[in-house]
Parts: sequence; C-alpha cells; structure tokens
Amino acid sequence: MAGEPQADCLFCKIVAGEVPATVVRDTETTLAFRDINPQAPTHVLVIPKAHYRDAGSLAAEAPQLAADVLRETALVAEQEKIAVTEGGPGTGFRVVFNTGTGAGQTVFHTHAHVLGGRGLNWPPG
Ligand code: D5M
Repeated sequence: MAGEPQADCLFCKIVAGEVPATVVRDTETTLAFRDINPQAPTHVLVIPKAHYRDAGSLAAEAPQLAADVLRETALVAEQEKIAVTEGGPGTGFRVVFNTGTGAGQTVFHTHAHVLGGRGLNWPPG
C-alpha cells in the first residue's frame, strides 16, 4: 500500500535504523542524510519517511508530504551554508529528483538530491 514500509527498500531500512546513515536533519515526516557516494562537497538526500517510489507518485498521493520534502531541501541548504543564491560558481545549490532508471534512479524510494559547494554545470550529464 502507498506509504507503507517496504521490506526490500534500502531507504526504508535507513528510516527504521536498520542501515546506518549520517543524518543531518530529522523531522516527524522526513529524514536528510549524506549521500554515500557524494558528487559535490555537499550532497545530502532528503526523503519522506513513508515509502513512495518517486517524486511524481509522492506529489500525487501525499502532496503535503511532498511539500515537507521540498521545504527540507531548502533547510538543508541553509544548514550546509550553500543557500546563497546570488554569486559566482560555488554559490547556490541544485535539487534533483532522478525519476526512472533511464534518468539514473537506482533507489525506488523518493529522494531529493541536494548538491552544492562547487560550480554546477548545465545541462547536466
Ligand atoms: O540516487 C540514489 C543515491 O543513493 C545515490 O546517489 C547513492 C545513494 N546511496 C545508496 N546507498 C546509500 C546509503 N546506504 N547511504 C547513503 N546514500 C546511499 P538515485 O537518484 O536513485 O541514483
């Protein structure tokens, strides 16, 4: 059922404390922890504690929770001191929801990548 923990889901296991993670923020509905394979000096994942497979299904089935995740991405950026949005390379941050294997999604529990601390190119690879 939508939102229920999935036994075979890595991020549900992190929420349950069964797999360790470096947590940077923890709210009633969301968890933010450092990516194990960082692509930038700051690379934090923000997830809903409830299980939804991707950002689209989260937004459709639990819009308030989607808003919670989005708000937390901004609060992570502030906490990590990458929230400055006017300036040169290395200022500002990027929020990414890879959706589907073709777009690079490997963990099918919604997660926002929060990336910053270096210049970020556009278009992404
Ligand atoms: O992003 C999935 C991300 O999850 C990827 O950047 C690696 C990260 N990852 C995988 N396992 C862990 C653990 N155990 N802790 C922290 N981060 C992890 P995707 O967009 O699905 O490719």
